[in-house]
Amino acid sequence: MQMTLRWYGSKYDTVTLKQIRQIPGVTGVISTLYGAAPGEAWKLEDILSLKKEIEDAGLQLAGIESVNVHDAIKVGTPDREKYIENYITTLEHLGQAGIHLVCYNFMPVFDWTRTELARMRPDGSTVLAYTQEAVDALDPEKMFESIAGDTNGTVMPGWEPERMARIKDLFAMYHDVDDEKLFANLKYFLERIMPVCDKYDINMAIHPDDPAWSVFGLPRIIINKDNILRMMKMVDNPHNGVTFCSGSYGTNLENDLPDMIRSLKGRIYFAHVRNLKFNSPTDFEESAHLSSDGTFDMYEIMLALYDIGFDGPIRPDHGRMIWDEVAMPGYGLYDRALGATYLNGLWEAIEKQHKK
Ligand code: DNO
Repeated sequence: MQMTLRWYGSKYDTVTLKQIRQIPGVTGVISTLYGAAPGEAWKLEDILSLKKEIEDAGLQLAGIESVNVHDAIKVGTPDREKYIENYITTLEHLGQAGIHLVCYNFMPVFDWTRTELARMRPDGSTVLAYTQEAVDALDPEKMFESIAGDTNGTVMPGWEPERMARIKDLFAMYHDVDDEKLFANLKYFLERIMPVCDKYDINMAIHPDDPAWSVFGLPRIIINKDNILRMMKMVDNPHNGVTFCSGSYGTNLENDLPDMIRSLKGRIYFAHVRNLKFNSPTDFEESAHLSSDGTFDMYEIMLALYDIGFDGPIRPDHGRMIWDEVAMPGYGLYDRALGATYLNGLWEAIEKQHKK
């Protein structure tokens, strides 16, 4: 595996490439063109300049998170063709730039959802948290407003204010989209893009829905083993693959994470590894990566990745806000660096144990 960190680009991130380079064992970053709106075709020159900036800092651009999928494609409106064409152009340009991993999601309206961005833990750190009770009490159109005050002045991907300003229209677009329709639209999209992925050897790695259940009555399909295996089968091409995110699939305690990893052998191209601490099945917070700080056995998760021969990029996922850092919630430097170091430690131990 290759240890990486997500990086939002010099215009948007509080963390620098120089800092990332100094985290032991981190050799790459995962990034995107943050200025690009979903549905736009990316220019080759913009991709090349992002890549160059990263390489000049001594790191590798290990993959893109995300090339966002326009809502017209998810809903299946007639103008989806135009947006699929643009997506194909973007993939062509990524392929020409030598990039072979694309993370994306197929979540309607909201990307990942949290009800608090700065819940205080007993040690004084703050973390992202979710309670179903808070969601149930909230008008979906007010979702963004309810967390906007805690973004530390950053723009969180998937929660861009311009997008949130259109929230009413977005909900209206999805009014007759159910799980089956969403599956069908995902299949259509994948079938259209697989030829270009085959041509340039680009692995598409779908990110799970987070939390892994329906919120505000919207359909959500990438939530458990059955659905993800259904998706792998419905477009049975090795370039149709998965981002295994422990913190997203893990929101549903019925998901057996190591078992899911093993059943996806050969199709996991990217891993997001983090821990959650559950206070009840519908109240969880994003703890430190360490097993003892949360609910998941992180050793078992890393072991399962090792067992399936996972060799793609991995990244510590959201970190706590510690040591007075002010950064995008979940994406500060310090706790993610601790996470990377911890995951590297687990991996080294597993590797040595197996090589004995
Ligand atoms: C949250 C992220 C997600 C992820 C997208 C992928 O922090 O893991 O926003 O990047 O869902 O498209």
